[in-house]
Amino acid sequence: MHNDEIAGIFEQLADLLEIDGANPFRVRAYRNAARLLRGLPEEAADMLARGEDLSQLPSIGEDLAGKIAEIVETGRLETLQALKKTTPAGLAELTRIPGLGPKRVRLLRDALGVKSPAGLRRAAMSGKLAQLPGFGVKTQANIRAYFDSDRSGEKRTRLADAEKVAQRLVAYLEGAADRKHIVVAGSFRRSCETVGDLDIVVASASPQKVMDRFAAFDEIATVAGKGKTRATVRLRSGLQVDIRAMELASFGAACVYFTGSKAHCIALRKRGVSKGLKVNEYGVFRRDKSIAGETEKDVYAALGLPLIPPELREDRGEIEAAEKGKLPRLVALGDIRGDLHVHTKASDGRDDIRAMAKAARARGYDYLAICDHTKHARIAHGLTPSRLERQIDRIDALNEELSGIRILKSSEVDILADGSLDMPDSVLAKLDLVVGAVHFDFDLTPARQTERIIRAMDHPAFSILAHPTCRLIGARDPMRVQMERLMDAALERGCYLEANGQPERLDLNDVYCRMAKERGLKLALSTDAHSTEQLDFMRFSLGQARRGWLSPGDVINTRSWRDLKSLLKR
Ligand code: DGT
Ligand code: CA
Ligand code: CA
Repeated sequence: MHNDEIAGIFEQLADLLEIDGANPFRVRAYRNAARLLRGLPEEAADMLARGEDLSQLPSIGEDLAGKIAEIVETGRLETLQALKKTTPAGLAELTRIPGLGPKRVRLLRDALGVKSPAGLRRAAMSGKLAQLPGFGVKTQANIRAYFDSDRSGEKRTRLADAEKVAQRLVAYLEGAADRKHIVVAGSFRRSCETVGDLDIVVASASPQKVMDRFAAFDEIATVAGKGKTRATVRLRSGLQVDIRAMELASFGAACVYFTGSKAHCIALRKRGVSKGLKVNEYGVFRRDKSIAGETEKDVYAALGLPLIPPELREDRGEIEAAEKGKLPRLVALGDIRGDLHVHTKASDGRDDIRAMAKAARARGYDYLAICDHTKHARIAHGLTPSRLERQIDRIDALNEELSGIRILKSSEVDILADGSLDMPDSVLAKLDLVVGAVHFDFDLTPARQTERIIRAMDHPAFSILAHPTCRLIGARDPMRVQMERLMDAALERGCYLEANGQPERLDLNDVYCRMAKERGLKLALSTDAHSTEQLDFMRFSLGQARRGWLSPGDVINTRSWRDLKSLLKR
């Protein structure tokens, strides 16, 4: 039993309790516990096995510690089982529909008697939905569109959560007899911010053995379908997995097909047709003779194209670019010279400056910017001017002491309601760079929000706008800002926007990364790490940047400190 599975059980319980109208504190306790478990560097099951007391963990009391133990021992939670029996199954299904949290599901039941997706569909079609408080015409239209689309309509899983499952599953499948290659394809491989399900392609001379091993994976809850070369299952965490076993000769073609996107594959097929070729998951065929299929490179070559990186396969112009030899050289981890946004335990991080600096050095970085919160962020233990001044001295001393890494003096300064910065100019002037961020008043009108941020950028010390839309995937909508205006304002003033790699943020996202590139605005790829391990979130920031077609030249932290310093000069 892994932490994310336990977290999934607590989240289900919180959803059902919330629909039921339970005490909000109780609901929040389960959600906090789930969040803690998802971020825990160690398996709770291992800690229990060593006899550790889980109630010592933050946000875990006696009761929750007992429930974790119950889940680890029995694979289930009696409280949840009991609640499931008394809650109509359709209600829980409703929470899987995008845009419908438990609060809204409760309202639907109480106001309209909706108890299932079918009931919701009727309410949307009849127009009753738009009249509910907090729903409106737009939500109704989204829900209608949802029922019109062919996707089975599952709640989507954040990329980082899917990654944990994918890693365990791949490690497990590597034990299958005769397997040659395993690729996690689909939206996961394209680094989409969320995935509907995992699509796994395995090359093997004995597909049956792969299927048999897969079917015995201990995280499987239900098997939706199983054949000789394919299977679909749902895991206990709620995630669905599709698996296909292919012969080696078709492996590349299957990877292309199952990596998608569907739109990209359709465009490839059309291109094939124009050349008298048939393209499918088994290969590229001229009449009935296979001319490619073993590797992805062969498949693209047969279509007269270079290999297109998975992150670009969205039918957003990549095939035309590939044809002209104009695919971008995408930025990669090896290009990154430092991280420009991390926290320490001075504010809400876990580790101290020295530990963060050493961890950055171990990752081959040349520099690392310490950006603790400022005092307005009280719950994050934000720094007062005098605490920041002391931190600046501390960094000077550490820079004398440590070799091989330069610690940059910075701060994640709150952008206040009127656009001023939450730190006096005299202190800002001592920093190497200033990262500005909005942490409250998210719902101003787009024009006012934009002006607030531009006002902050007007400050000559301002360098980088952190997580520009402030969205939390699946939890908080992006703030409404006029993004083109913001980007142009940054360009005019010589400041930059951030692509934040926190798994629930991914902000800017792929579309905005590409928008920045097209306007000539460079971005900072940062992790917003709150612990040494989170420095590895750079891969998620890179995922969105690559989906946004960014090359090393489009990213400021691919530069040496000397060059970065002159880019930061306004
Ligand atoms: P997801 O799971 O919603 O995050 O998105 P994908 O892209 O992983 O989509 P999924 O799992 O439905 O299918 C995986 C890939 O398989 C998809 O990107 C393209 C291919 N595929 C699946 N169904 C079809 C289909 O009906 N037609 C075509 N051309 N390709 C398909
Ligand atoms: Ca998928
Ligand atoms: Ca699928």
